[in-house]
Amino acid sequence: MSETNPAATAPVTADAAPHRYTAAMAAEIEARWQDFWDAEGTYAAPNPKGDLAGDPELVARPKKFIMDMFPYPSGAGLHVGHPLGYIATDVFARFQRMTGHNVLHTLGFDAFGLPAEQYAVQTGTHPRASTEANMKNMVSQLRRLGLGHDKRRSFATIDPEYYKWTQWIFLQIFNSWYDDEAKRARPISELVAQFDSGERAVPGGGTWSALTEAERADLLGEYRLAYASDAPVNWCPGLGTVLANEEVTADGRSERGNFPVFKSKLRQWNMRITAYADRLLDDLDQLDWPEAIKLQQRNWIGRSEGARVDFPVDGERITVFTTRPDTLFGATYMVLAPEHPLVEKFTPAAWPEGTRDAWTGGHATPTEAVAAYRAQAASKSDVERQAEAKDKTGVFIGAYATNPVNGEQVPVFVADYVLMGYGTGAIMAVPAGDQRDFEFARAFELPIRCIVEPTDGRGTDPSTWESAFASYDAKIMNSSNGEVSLDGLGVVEAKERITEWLERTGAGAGTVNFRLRDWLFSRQRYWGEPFPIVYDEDGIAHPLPASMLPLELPEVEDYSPRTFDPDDADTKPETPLSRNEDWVHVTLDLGDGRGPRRYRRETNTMPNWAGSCWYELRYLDPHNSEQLVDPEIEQYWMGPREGLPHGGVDLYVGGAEHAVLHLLYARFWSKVLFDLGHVSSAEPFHKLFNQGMIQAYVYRDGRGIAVPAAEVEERDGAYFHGGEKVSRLLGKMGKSLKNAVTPDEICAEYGADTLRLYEMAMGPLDVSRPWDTRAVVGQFRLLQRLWRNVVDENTGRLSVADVAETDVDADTLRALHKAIDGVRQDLEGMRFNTAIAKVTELNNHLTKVGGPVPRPVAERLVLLVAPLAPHVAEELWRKLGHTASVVHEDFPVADPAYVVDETVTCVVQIKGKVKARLEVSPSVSEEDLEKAALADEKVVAALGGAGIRKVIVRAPKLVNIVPA
Ligand code: ANZ
Repeated sequence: MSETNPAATAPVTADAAPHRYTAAMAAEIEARWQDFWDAEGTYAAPNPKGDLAGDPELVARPKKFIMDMFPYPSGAGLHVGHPLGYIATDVFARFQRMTGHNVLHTLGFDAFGLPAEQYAVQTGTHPRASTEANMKNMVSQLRRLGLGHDKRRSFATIDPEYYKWTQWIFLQIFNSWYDDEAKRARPISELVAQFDSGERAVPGGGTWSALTEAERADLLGEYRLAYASDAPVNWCPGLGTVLANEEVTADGRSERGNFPVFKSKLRQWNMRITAYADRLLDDLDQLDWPEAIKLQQRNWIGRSEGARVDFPVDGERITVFTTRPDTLFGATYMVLAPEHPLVEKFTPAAWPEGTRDAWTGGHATPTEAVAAYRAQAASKSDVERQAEAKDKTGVFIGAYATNPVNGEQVPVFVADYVLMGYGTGAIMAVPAGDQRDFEFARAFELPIRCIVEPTDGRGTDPSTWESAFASYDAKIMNSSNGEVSLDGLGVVEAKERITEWLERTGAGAGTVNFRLRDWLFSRQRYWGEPFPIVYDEDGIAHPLPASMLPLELPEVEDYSPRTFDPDDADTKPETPLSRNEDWVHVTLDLGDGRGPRRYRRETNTMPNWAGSCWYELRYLDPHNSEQLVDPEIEQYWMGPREGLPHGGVDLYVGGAEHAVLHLLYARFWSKVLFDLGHVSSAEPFHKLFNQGMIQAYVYRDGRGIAVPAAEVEERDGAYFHGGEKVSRLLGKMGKSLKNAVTPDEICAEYGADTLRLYEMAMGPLDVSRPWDTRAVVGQFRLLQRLWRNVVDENTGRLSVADVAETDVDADTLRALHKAIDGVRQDLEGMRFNTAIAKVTELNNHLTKVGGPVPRPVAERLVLLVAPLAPHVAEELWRKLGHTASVVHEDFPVADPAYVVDETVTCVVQIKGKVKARLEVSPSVSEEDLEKAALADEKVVAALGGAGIRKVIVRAPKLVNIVPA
């Protein structure tokens, strides 16, 4: 598949031009300019103060902070798909520099993560050693591409100087609570002060000072934004770790490894992201993000408006969450999630009189029935439990609740289609309106009451229905008591009216529920940030003082968490850090007045999302040892400004696969830091752009096994590998599919400028595109022509004509200014492919005109190319006699006089006779042309008020009018 390119690789023969642009020349030019840029610090973006302060003239410019989603330093290195986004941001950043901006563009590494740990488990190599070797390799691969990064600002999340601040942020989150009234996070000390002064009542009565230390810790744990809890978590014995909801697939298995995941009660750290649900949702409106990503975040947060309703049971009550309180009159039974804490309390010893056989599951007592059902439900994932098509299972718990709206006694069931983790873990079941309830009611012989008038002609007798009737455009019926009537109302009004009634009578209240859950923040791994938390002898968690950060990872013998039989739900995690006794058990003086004491360290580590939750901030002030980021510097690069009320990075480019996890977590941390006054930006990323994927053909043999793409030959539209016919399909690029092409190969064959051009020319940036090595040469030829338009290939000397712009022919000036105008707009709009097309057009025009290119044209051509192919542009700029780098030159501006469209003459006929001529744009629309023709004076005169039967328009050249 790889076609060698004679122009690029053939040795220079006697008759070949000695100064032609070849791969060898590109390699020499590129290496030389890369060294120059490094030595000169060409891409250093100055801060207004601090150790990176610099050129006040640059600092005074408008700024642009441009960022890529930073890479994980994988051992496989980069293939040509990886740098697509990096090249795009580099082109954009270079354009911004040339249009008067102080541009911050750099790249670090997201370097904690599982692959290095697994590699360590297999080989015994310390994860740090393999990770650093991988980073070194990637740094050199990336350097070869000529990316204009401010290298002074790069770091890896595994640097103790970096994770010191990740730990510091954890402490800020731990030491704060969310004030629902003020709608922001506040220091926990302010909550303590409220409890202490009595301004806020201590739950359960009593005073703060009367609480024991453990009671205080428990109480504050209910408020802290980072808190430990025994909540049920996703435990994956096969991996030996717990997982976040986001890491569990729709089939309830681990995203990585595809092992079963069980709900298990474990003490784990959580982040109270749910406190921010409203703000995370509302602030999306302000962001310049793809709609699809915003929608995914909205769905993930999942805001539902409805009501809480209390159903009394023996002096207690079951509270349900419903989005349809208007259907309350149709609630004929209730369901508790099997894990619901009230199940035990309400389950009597014996079946009450009149219990139907269908409800008991064949068990002698309710206690037995419930226990058996709970055991069965525990082995299923949430998704399995919720599956639409699944048979509805459940069991009566032997108790009845009172429907508050009509006093009816309704039976209470446990059933696994109700989840503990959503709403209140209990529902009122309305079989007429909810399909799951309908199926359950049919299976358990429960009444179905029609409370919404069907609009589809099925009638109001539910015994004849095949499904529930769900519609927001129907009228409520059968829904009144002495106090309130919903009959005849539409759903929206009925919801309002019943909510009023619920609130008036104290039976319930309007409420908002979110699908979003708190973020499980503990992992049973080695290769992550240690928690800056220690436990005292009573098990109370204490934060380390900031002076003890970074808390560095200890050395351990064995990097793997203990894994178990993947199907054994009863196992418990055992973390690698717990094996280093000397590290775990310590005597510390935490500076809290308690003096030195024995403590036990937290032995979980943070999830690998932690480091990427705030890295944009550290780029700003990477060496600051006193602060996370200096506020003035943060304000300068990220602060709110006109049109960006929340501030944030100006452009963030990365893959759409990070729609929810990373972007939601980073937004959350950003908001906490904002609330606590550490940053002025309440959003991390103002504009988000998702680049497409570079795809590649995958060739498979008869057994379906991928064969090396480079060894496949094409014959008459069929593909062969070693004589055997193989199939071809477009897929991902990667080592496992044996179709990876590395940037190193392409750079060796053509140079980095050609690779950059090719990747940018492949199509619009947000669209996925197939890689085609054979097509790369096209961009190489463009650079060869560009070179030839400026340099004499035989002498290597400049070959431009030193003339004034006024002496340049009009056609060339028009071609030049149109190119300038178009390229400028395209680069600003990140349409790099069309920008390249316009450069190509201008370059071809110059080749066609022949003769030495006029200097004013050549100079601007080089400037146009500079963001896209920076090395060759630097070289030509130097040849043109300039001593400064092209990087900070002004991007050319088009002279509007040359940009206006040429016109064409349009003939207007009436009944086939020419009556008028119009000068119009060649791209005029048929509609506009018709309007212009009918408005023309001569045409109006010729028609003499006659009506029109028909107008035939052939834009841009002809309009024929047929009068009535
Ligand atoms: C009565 C009702 C009648 C409902 C009706 C729906 C239709 P969303 O929109 O996703 O928020 N529900 C509440 N908590 C649940 C839980 N823990 N597990 C399973 N289902 C639960 O869904 C809210 C609706 O889902 C609630 O409104 C409740 O059923 C159900 F015609 O209440 B509804």
